[in-house]
Amino acid sequence: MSEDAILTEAAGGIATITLNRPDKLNAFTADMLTTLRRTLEQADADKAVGAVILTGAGRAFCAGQDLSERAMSMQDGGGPPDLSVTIGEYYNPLIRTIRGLQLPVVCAVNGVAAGAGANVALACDIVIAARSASFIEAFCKIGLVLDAGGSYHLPRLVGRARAAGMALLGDRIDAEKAAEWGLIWQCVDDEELMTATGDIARQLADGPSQGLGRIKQALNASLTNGLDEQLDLERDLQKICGESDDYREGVMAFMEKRKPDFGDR
Ligand code: T3D
Repeated sequence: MSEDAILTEAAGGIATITLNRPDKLNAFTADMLTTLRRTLEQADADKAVGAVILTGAGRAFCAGQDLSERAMSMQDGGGPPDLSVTIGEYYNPLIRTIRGLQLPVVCAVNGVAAGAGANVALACDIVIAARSASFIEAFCKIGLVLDAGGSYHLPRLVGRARAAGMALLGDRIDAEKAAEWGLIWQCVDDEELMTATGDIARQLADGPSQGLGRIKQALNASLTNGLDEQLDLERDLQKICGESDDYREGVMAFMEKRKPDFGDR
C-alpha cells in the first residue's frame, strides 16, 4: 500500500486528509489505518494547523475494513483471523487519536460510510454529510460486532432505540435522517459539501485553539463523568483558559467592538 491511499493537503491552517482508494470505496487496509493515524498526529503537532478535514475520494466516504484481505486469508486455509489484533493495533488507536487530538476534526462524508467507515466518521467532532451520503452499521450482516467506537458513540448520539435499530438491522440511514436524528451536525446539498465543510474548518482554525481543544476535552470527559467530576473539570479547564492569551484577546476584542485576532494560521 502506498502512502497515496491517504492524501494530505495543508493550506491556510487547515489540513485536509482524503481516504483515497475510490475503486474499493476507500475500504481500510492496515497500512491506511496506520498512515491515517500518523497523519492526524502530525497535524496536531503542527502549530500552523488549526483544524482538520477528513473526507473520501470518489463516490464513497469509506466502506469500512477491506474484506477482500480477510476473504483471501480465509480462502487460503489460514483459519479464522484474530480480529482482536486489527482492532487493538489499528482501529482502537485511530479512534483514541481522533478523540484525543487537540485539533477539531471536521468530517465531510461525501458518500456511503459503512462499518468502521461510519464509525470513524462518527468519532470526528463535527460531521457534515452530502445529501446523497448514507451511514450503514454493516457489521451485523457479516456476523461482527460494532467496532471503531461505534458501540460507544452510536447510543450516545442517537439513543438506545435508534442505535439498536441501526446496529442490529444494518439499515442504510440517509444523510437527511442522520441530521434529523442528531447522528451528525448537518446535511447539505452534494455540491455544497466541501464549501460548507471548509467554512466550518476556517471558523475553527481562526478560533482560540487552546479553548477549542479544552472544549473537546470537556465534552469527551462528560461522556463518562458524573456531574461533580465534570463541574470540577470545568473549573480546572477554565482556570487554564482564563490564563491564555486567547481569552485576553477575546475579552478585549468584545469590549473594543472588533473581531478577535487569535493569530495567523
Ligand atoms: O476485519 C477486521 O479487521 C475487523 C474490523 C472490521 C471493521 C469493519 O468495517 S467490518 C464491515 C466491513 N464493511 C462492510 O461490510 C461493507 C461492505 N460493503 C458494502 O456493503 C457495500 O459495498 C456498500 C453498501 C458500502 C456500497 O454498496 P454499492 O452497491 O454502492 O457498491 P459495491 O458494488 O458493493 O462496491 C463497489 C466496489 O467496492 C466493489 O468492488 P468491485 O466489484 O467493483 O471490484 C466492492 O467489492 C468494493 N468494496 C465495497 N466495500 C468493500 C469493498 N471491497 C473490500 N472491502 C469492502 N469493505
